[in-house]
Amino acid sequence: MDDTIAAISTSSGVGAISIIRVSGKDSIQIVNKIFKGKNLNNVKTHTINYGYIVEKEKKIDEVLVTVMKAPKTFTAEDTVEINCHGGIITTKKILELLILNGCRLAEPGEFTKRAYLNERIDLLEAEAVMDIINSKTEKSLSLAINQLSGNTSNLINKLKEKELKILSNIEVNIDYPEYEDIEVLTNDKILPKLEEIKEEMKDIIKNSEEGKLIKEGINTAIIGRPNVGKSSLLNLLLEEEKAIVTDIEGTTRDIIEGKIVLNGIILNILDTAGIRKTDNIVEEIGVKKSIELIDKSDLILFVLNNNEQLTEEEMNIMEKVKEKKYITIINKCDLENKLEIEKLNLKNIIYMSTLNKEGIIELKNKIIEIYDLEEIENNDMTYLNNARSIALLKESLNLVENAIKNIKNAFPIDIVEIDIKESCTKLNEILGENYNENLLNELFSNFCLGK
Ligand SMILES: Nc1nc2c(ncn2[C@@H]2O[C@H](COP(=O)(O)OP(=O)(O)OP(=O)(O)O)[C@@H](O)[C@H]2O)c(=O)[nH]1
Ligand SMILES: [Mg+2]
Repeated sequence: MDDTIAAISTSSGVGAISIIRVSGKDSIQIVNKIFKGKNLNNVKTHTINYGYIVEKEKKIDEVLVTVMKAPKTFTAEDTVEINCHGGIITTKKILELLILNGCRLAEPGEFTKRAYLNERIDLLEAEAVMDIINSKTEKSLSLAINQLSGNTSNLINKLKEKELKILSNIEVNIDYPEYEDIEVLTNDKILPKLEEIKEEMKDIIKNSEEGKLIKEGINTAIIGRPNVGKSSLLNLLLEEEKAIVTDIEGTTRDIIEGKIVLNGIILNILDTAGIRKTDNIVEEIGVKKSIELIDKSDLILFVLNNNEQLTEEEMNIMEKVKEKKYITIINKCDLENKLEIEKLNLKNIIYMSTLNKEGIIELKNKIIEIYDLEEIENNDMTYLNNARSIALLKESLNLVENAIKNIKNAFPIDIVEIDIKESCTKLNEILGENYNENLLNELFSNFCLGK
């Protein structure tokens, strides 16, 4: 971290303004070498300075240069931001000059990584920076901002403090064994505390499902036999003619995607090939994909035709669908009823006619009901929401459960202590303390350049 890094922080392409960001101990001095205006080495911190970027004596661009001295900066290092006119050529030229004068091109996410390594933010907060950039709905943005402001970290910190208290209690007992009945006393004391931690962890893990929902949306697959109206349903939901609809069985071959927002949550909707036995190679591949998608999706919209009797094929699909969250859609209700619905033993039935655009409100309300989306509206948006932290918390919970089991089996206290210590280490990892170097690099490499 001794070197000074630079990158273009605005998106590439033509814009009114581009920002080039420089961070590191030599940043002010390096920018000053190519700046014509005030001497930047002498300006106050957090000031904006007007001037020109020059190559030798030649003016490259008219700029505003923001000088921010450590530690009150994003990276906690001396930082300079150059606001220039937004052309691609000028922006790249300025970056090139910075590199010629001693900067190194930043890696993706390196500014945020420095903020983390300089302990200005923890790992959860660093991940939130990326979530803010990638947010697709207002809800996922609030979730990320909440995480950046440290609320999610507080959840973990509180658990950690509780475990540390127990650990110090154990240490005292181990260090002063002269007291009688010390083992029993300790176990009685720490068991309820561990139980409390366990319940809190379980709650956080349960709520993280909601966090994942807000961040990633609901992957929804429209599944059914050919010609039941799956593509018609997709088009109705998207309010556009995205998928081809014909009365020929096997019209859809590839998966067709669309997105809608429901109560602030994204629904990623996938229309699939109708499932049936077929000799057509292309269609067969489509059918295989549809079946695989049942497993991969969060929610299945299982479409049946009101005008036809149930087929054996549908019975088979039904068994698979029943293992998932699903909604049964009886389509073509404008036609005569031939489907024996009572025999189906399926839940969440919605009657529709996609042709007449009927039943769509009922369907949306059902999804809102199943996912409790009205409720999400009122929650405080403090969730763990990425796979990394959720997995670590689950490991941490396992260790607490193990400690509880060992206490109940009257194991020596120093054995119990090992699990609690280990559980605490996992919590530390969530916050990014003692985090493995390779994993860190992997994590930050998913960031944008210049962030
Ligand atoms: N009467 C009536 N016809 C419908 C309804 N929904 C769809 N159809 C018709 O049913 C036929 C098949 O519709 P699609 O939406 O292409 O069906 P699909 O399930 O996507 O079919 P595949 O792609 O072949 O699997 C078309 O002729 C539609 O116009 C409905 O509610 N009522
Ligand atoms: Mg189709």
